[in-house]
Amino acid sequence: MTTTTPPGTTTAEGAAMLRALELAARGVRGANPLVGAVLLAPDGAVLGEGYHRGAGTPHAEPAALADARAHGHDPRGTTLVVTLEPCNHTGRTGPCSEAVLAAGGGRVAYAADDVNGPAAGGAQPLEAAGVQCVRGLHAERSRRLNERWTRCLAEQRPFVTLKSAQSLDGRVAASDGSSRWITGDDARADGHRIRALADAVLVGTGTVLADDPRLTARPRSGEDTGPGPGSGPLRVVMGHTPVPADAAIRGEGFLRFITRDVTEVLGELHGRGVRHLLVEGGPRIASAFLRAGVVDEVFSYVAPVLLGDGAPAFPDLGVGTLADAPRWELDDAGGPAVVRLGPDVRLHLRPSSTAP
Ligand code: AOF
Ligand code: ZN
Repeated sequence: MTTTTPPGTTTAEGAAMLRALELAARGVRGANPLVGAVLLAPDGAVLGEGYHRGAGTPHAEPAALADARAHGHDPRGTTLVVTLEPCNHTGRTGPCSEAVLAAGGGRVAYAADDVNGPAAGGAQPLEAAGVQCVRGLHAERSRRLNERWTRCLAEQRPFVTLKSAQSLDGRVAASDGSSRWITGDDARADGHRIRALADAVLVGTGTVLADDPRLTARPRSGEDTGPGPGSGPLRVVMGHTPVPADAAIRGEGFLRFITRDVTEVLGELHGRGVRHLLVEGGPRIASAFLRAGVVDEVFSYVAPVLLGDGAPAFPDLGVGTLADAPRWELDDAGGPAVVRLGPDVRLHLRPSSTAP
């Protein structure tokens, strides 16, 4: 078992690690773990802080180094306190081990090991170059922060975000099927912003037929950031019903899976390099992902409108009794867990850590 404060770490490093964990939790969940970093002078003074803001953005270590430099501090001979072992690979960004070496860092205290094979092992080149590395400081807290991300790695599937927009009584349409729009402009613009963070966006064939969505990431200006690789998330449809030849979702960056098997689709997407999937419904697809236990976070937009007998957001969860009901908890990562958007509310949730 890893001790919370391994021998050889200082009080200043312990305090800095708690701060780094706090910073990490500000990051955006998805393809990458939440990571925070604090740069300390040899006397324990804080020189810079940083955190990882999501896949494609700088890692926590270069962010903390840049912050220190921006404040006129020289990073040579400093101690970097970081919640994850510095990476040792070039992914969407460069290796943090090299960034620390290039900055002339003297010591690194990190919490948890990186369990992502290709990125792991940054401590080795650092130590080989004479940078002292101490591991395990508040490791358990760092691991807990990235529990679901770690599970995705183990299961070799993308991190799954589920987005739902529903009425106060949990419906996604009125009884005649009308559903445009339940939530207001602000909530829908926010939904597009979340879309832009994912590698792929998925809906069922039922949604394609009912709504004919484009699934591109459109900010409120109406400008598309898609379609196609590099310019927006892949657009994915799963289900058996044929997708019409003139469906708006078609085009470059469109993928079709003729199956209802969630695990199969996740495996295929992972094989194509998708590390963060946004599931946008409809209700049957959302329920299938929830039932499979693969939803890692939920953004739920709730509009204060009552729809009565319309279609429920999650119709088929197989919950027979309250004791079996999956519980979720509010999640402040990436911003407040509860946000007002015009007349609506957005809840950000993660599976409860006390779930059965
Ligand atoms: C770090 N610091 O802040 C994070 C790390 O594609 P990339 O370049 O963003 O690399 C992603 C991988 O790097 C990710 O899967 C994880 O192993 C590690 N994340 N590492 O040193 C950070 N976010
Ligand atoms: Zn890194």
